[in-house]
Amino acid sequence: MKIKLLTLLVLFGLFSCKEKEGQIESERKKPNIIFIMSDDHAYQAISAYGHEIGKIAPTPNIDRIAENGAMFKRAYVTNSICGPSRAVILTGKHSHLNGFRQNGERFDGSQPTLPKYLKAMGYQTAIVGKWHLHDWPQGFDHWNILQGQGNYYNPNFIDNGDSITVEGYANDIITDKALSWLKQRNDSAPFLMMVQHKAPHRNWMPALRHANKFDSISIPLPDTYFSKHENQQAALEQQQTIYKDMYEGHDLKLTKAKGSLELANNPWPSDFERMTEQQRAQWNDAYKKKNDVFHKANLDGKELAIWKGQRYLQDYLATVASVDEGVGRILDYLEESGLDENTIVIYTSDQGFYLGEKGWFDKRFMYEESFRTPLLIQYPGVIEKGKQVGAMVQNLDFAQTLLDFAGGREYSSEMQGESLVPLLTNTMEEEDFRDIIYYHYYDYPAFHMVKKHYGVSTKRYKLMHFYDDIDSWEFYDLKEDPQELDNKMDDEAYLDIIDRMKTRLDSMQKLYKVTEKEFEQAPKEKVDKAFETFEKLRGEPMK
Ligand code: SGN
Ligand code: CA
Repeated sequence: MKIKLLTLLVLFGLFSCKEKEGQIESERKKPNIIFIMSDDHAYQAISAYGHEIGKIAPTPNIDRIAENGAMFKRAYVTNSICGPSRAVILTGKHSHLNGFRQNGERFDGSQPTLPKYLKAMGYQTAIVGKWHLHDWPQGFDHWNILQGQGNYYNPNFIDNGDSITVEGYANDIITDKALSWLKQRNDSAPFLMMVQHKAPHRNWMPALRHANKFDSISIPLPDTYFSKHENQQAALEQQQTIYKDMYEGHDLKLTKAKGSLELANNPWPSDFERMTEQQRAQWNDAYKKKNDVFHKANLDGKELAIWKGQRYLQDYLATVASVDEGVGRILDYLEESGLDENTIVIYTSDQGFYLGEKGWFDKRFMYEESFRTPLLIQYPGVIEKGKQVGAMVQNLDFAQTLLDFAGGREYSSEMQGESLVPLLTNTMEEEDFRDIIYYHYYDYPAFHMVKKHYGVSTKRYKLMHFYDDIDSWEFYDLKEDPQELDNKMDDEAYLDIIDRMKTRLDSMQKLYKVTEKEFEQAPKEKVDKAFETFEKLRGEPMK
């Protein structure tokens, strides 16, 4: 690691400017940290990333973080699913070491975590919003979390132990709670505040003020929308195809027939039933007309599949709008109060998401859209404005990075990531950062039936092995085939590089201490039962 003169200057700059404010030395080095994480927010839907969808549905406030600081173009997760991603972020360790491999497990809260270390360093720590780790948060002075997955309307919160239903829209409530904690905290100590949104998670229910936001826009679907998944067995066997697997009522908000207000297939009615009468009436006003237009059009085949993709994207992007507004309110408060100067603000998601690529919604796969996650970070005076980072970083690195910025690098000795501080402060060349990353997904059988798999990826090549009740390898040359449609596993031209990637995969598994236990197969009865359950939930597709 090359430490350049610039770091010293940056640190000296911080030092001397704070001295003018008369603060004691130990405090002036400690920045506040606001970690904002949404749930399932695809980088394609953040305008700073320059994707076509981001242009149609801009996110001006999230983009402010990229303008004020840095945007990571290649940020990845280690395991593309909610609970596991959160556990990696808290611990700086891969799923097999922090013990939380798949959703529904219980996080062992007694282990060391980022908030515990920061607390030991004198930080006040708080978390509001989605937690989803099935145990009460530890290491936080204040916590006010969504119960389970959380609901968009009138969600239940667990407020330091008490369950309370709060009337309103989840993202707005979470932002209100974050701001009220910020305003009443003890301002003599630095703080870590984690703000974790519900949106844009399934079932994509927009705030009432956004329910018609994208109605008049025909959002383009990716050219891989009708993929055939040739030579990709796991992709063939998933259940997350928009036009096959979405529930017409619950997901697409379709009614049973023209003129009706009754929702079509809606296996979890509580998302709608928990709305107040007034909310439901406004909701019906917003959706009835567009649903009636749909029924009148009497679509089928490809046209119906395209319609479904567009309704999905309209709703998804409308839920993103409220996240963006929430980010704006927090940034405004920081600027108005002057807190912005010594506060690191991070925006990320627990993983990426499919916006119709390969025909899909959801995540889980090691293909780029779900493997990648957005990552933007501002720290005025330390990270230069408008910086773009191309190095391959992971959510595994977040805890170490924040400890490093807070002056607690010694706490990260057991962690498995790398601090991003040298990349962010221009004291390391990107080529000197890691050139390969490891991925491992375990959540099978589960929603969407994506097979267990692991793999490694460099900027150019990706090798994956799908296992459990299949045994299937895939290899992609991302430069030639960025959409990962052409599995080159059996292509002679790639034999050498595949061999080398296999060797690197072995050494990564040794390095990260992956054990035999990580390759266990799920009992067949459990898999059969899951198929049955999902078939029942799916019901008869609407014609
Ligand atoms: C819910 C969703 C699934 C989703 C999982 C995991 N169904 O079960 O589509 O994959 O969460 O998401 S829902 O219709 O009930 O929302 S995660 O973000 O928590 O990992
Ligand atoms: Ca998620």
